[in-house]
Amino acid sequence: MKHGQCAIALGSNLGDSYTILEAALETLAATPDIILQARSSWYQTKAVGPPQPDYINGCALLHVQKSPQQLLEILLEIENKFGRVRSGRWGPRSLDLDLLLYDDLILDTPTLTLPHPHMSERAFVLVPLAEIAPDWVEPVSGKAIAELVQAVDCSGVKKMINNEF
Ligand code: PH2
Ligand code: MG
Ligand code: MG
Repeated sequence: MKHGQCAIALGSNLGDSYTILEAALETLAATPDIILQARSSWYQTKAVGPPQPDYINGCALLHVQKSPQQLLEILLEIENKFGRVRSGRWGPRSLDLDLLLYDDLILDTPTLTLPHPHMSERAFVLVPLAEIAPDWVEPVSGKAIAELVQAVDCSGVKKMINNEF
């Protein structure tokens, strides 16, 4: 069976974000053929894009016995389970689960692009990811996450201390 090492990004800025994100990780960890290997701290982050409330963001590493497409479908199911209502591109959301990296795969299909096309420019992705996978080389740039995070402005990304939003 196909298997691989994956990195995902989690985000929420609608509803009880902290509880939703924790429950999403629990759901993933309880999914057959998915092992939750590592999780980052949560970060309070300034929204990128249209004006909207701050996000809570974090990242996780998974070992999966699923194809990238199968994993994507599971992530979408979990988003729906937690009441994701799509309010337009880059709008507020109760749960966003993005597949960032799957091994060193480079893929461009109508439903899935790997690595995630915006990951290298987003501090809200790179800061938590650098916590758990600093040496993972993003295959398009050929640069490690620890190197990519140094190239972005991290001023809008604050580690959460008491899990308050
Ligand atoms: N997600 C977006 C758009 N803007 N900003 C922050 N800080 N965090 C996000 O997760 C985020 C965003 C679209 O997915
Ligand atoms: Mg996203
Ligand atoms: Mg998404």
